[in-house]
Amino acid sequence: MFKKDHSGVRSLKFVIFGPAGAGKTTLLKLYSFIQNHNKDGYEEEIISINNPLEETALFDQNVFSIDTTTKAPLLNYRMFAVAGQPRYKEIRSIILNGADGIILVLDFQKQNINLINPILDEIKSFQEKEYVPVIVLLNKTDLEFNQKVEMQELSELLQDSDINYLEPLYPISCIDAKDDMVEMVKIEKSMNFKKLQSVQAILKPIMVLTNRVINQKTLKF
Ligand SMILES: Nc1nc2c(ncn2[C@@H]2O[C@H](COP(=O)(O)OP(=O)(O)OP(=O)(O)O)[C@@H](O)[C@H]2O)c(=O)[nH]1
Ligand SMILES: [Mg+2]
Repeated sequence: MFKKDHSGVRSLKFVIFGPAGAGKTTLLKLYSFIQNHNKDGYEEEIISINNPLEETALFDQNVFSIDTTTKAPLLNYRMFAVAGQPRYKEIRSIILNGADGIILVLDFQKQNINLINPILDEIKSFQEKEYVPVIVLLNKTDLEFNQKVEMQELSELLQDSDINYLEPLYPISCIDAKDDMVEMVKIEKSMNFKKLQSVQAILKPIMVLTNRVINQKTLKF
């Protein structure tokens, strides 16, 4: 069943999940930037509860709609980004409740790989209770990123974890997307962000996940 918001528009809850520092908050801000820029000016504000180190301590949240494919109806996204530090595990499991889809953000850099396994375990135990589709984004590809090697390594890690996730993995760079958008506004005075490849890269997985969730919900009727 779809939940509806106060104005009767159907809404989906998507949770941006992943280890500390992977770029979850940054990604949510970008989605907000794309949305709000369509209205009036630069705005990437989201609701965030941080600790004094400026790491997410509870969650970040925003509600927005992104034009979905022509086939899909207008939807509002209730988007949450969890706190990725190990000590916030309990809070993460609360935020996951009622999720329609999970956007798993990973940082491919070697020193961060050992942070990923506990996060995958959390997703696995959630999926054991209820099946929720997961889409995987590999962030920070502006850094030295060897697509073939890093994707292969992370694919193996994901397969070993036994979580259910949608193939393929999506390489993204939040930093590139933001820079491109800011430059477009400054130079072209345009907000046609969807033209930008870096922005397409961060929107595509939402569309894929949305279609999967809609198909799943429709099949249940
Ligand atoms: N180079 C690079 N850095 C990025 C990118 N995305 C995010 N970062 C940086 O990574 C750091 C952590 O980003 P956050 O968005 O706070 O990470 P998070 O996943 O929300 O972390 P927690 O809230 O602690 O779980 C920040 O310094 C970001 O600027 C990217 O695409 N490329
Ligand atoms: Mg955060």
